[in-house]
Amino acid sequence: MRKVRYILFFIVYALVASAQNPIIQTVFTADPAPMVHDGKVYVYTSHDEDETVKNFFTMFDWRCYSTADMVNWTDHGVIASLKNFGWMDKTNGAWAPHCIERNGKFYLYVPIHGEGIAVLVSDSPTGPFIDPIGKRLVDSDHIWQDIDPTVAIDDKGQAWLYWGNPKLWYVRLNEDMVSYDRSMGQNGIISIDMTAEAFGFKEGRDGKPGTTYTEGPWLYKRNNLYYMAFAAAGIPEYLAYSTAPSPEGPWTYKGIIMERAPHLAFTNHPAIIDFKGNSYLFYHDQDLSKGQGFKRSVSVEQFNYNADGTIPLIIPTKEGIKQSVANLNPFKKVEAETMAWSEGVKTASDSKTGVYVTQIDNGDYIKVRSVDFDKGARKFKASVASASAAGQIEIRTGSIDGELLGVCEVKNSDRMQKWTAQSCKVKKTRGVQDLYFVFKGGEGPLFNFDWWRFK
Ligand code: FUB
Repeated sequence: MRKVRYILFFIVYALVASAQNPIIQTVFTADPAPMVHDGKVYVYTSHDEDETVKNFFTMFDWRCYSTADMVNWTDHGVIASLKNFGWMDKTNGAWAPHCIERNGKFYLYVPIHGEGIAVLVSDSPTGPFIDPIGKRLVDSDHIWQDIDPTVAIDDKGQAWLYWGNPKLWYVRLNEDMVSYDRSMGQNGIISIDMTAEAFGFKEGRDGKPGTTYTEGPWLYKRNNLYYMAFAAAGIPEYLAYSTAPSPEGPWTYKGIIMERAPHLAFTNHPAIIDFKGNSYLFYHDQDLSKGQGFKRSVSVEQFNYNADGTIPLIIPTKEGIKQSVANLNPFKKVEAETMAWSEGVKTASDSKTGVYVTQIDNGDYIKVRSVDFDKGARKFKASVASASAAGQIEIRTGSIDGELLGVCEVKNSDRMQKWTAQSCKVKKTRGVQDLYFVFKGGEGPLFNFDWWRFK
């Protein structure tokens, strides 16, 4: 019996130790929208609050995370919220976003549940974003169905904005990306024919023939073919897709991308990108909240297209991305909120420091994958702040109880926002390693942690 318990403990330990999904553990994230820009992937997410109100989606703002290696994600915090829109007074309903770059500007398309689709613009992928038009973007008579925008720019420079639940509509965005051509369809809005050939057959709630398309469209082009991935046959939803020879269709249903599974939520939401030669499917699950459908988390899987361009059935895993596509340089300043995995900690931000790691308690840890120590490091430096008896950062490789490279003492600096640089010597380590910061100290929050580097 004892032996069985030991084996079970090691299986669970090994699974947690190799877990990479969900990709964010500090907060609940949903509705991923990745954007490849300048050697990085930026993932824009909606954000399920820790406290669900009235047993419904409780969502006030949008967040952004970036990575250069697909395994370590840097938290850029809240990049926009419902407060960005002075023309409406909704305090809940910050649903699935989409961001795209054009001519050096970043356009964030967001649905405000019950208010329709709006747009924000910024000079940087991580904001600050401002409202350029002071009103909703999509001027429709079905604003409650106007959710989940997805935007793609074709080779001729035409930008297409698709959206909708349980129907699909699109507009041709003008070059300014904040208005659209109103000469076609209904005041510019074109309604897609929802046929079984286009989106798969499903009987409607009224018993009439319908389609599997539900929501969460994701439009992109690959090898002269347009793909529309979507959440299907809700609820619970699975992920499916259709393809078309042009961004305007005609769409042909191609099948399921990800089946329903017990640890997936009653909603799902696909996004597909290619990055550094690999293909990735982003989606969300309810693993972190242990089954609460209004507290979801973004996950990602790598996959290979079939030779004919079709998408294989993708299995959601706890392991996620096995191989990083780049190593992390520890000799440059690394934001402490860059993590492959963490337990216990949270992030916060202020206008002076930006995002930092907080709520660090005894035993919490951060894992950073694929850190390239090259010929070795001798010294570790961290920017930290503490108003308590503080504690230590144990610097380890391989696992939370792996080889101890050094211990950085964090001293009281009077205030949790008074940052000091603290250093320690480390045992020389070489090559590419997974790095662990294991936090030690007494009771209660120990310190805040802003950045680190090795010398
Ligand atoms: O997150 C709120 C809504 O749930 C999204 O808009 C849908 O796609 C579904 O994920």
